[in-house]
Amino acid sequence: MRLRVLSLLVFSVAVVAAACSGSDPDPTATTAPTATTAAQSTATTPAQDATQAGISLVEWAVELESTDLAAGTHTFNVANDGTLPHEVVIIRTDTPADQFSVSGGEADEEGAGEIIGRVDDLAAGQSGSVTVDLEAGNYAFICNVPGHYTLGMTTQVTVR
Ligand SMILES: [Cu+2]
Repeated sequence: MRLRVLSLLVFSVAVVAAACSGSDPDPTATTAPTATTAAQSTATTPAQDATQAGISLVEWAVELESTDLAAGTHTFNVANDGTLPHEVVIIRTDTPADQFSVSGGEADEEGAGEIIGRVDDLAAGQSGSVTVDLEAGNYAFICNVPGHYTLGMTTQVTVR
């Protein structure tokens, strides 16, 4: 009697183990990348007649192909080429890009000027895009993940 219960128990454990390993690859491996691809393809659809430019986010810099831009519509394709999460915030401001007031490790985006556009929460290796109309003036392109601005993730851009 005792032996019978034990063998039944061993059998049911084996069935559960088989069921688990059998269903393992499907939900985790296949659904997650599909969702990421869908989100990226909608985000990176280029606007018509926009000037395309790349921005590379690394520790600790916001790197643009050019910091001297012509007024007009620009699509910035932003790549997080670093190893930490980053973002980019585009601010029209007459305050020099490295002289924003900072509290709690974050630059005062709104206090510095007008936020024109942003790409938030890019994990390492991820990319996104933003299309903005830039008028002539001075701009700062910053990463405002706490601590990153003061470590140097800010770039002065002139639009003519
Ligand atoms: Cu950053």
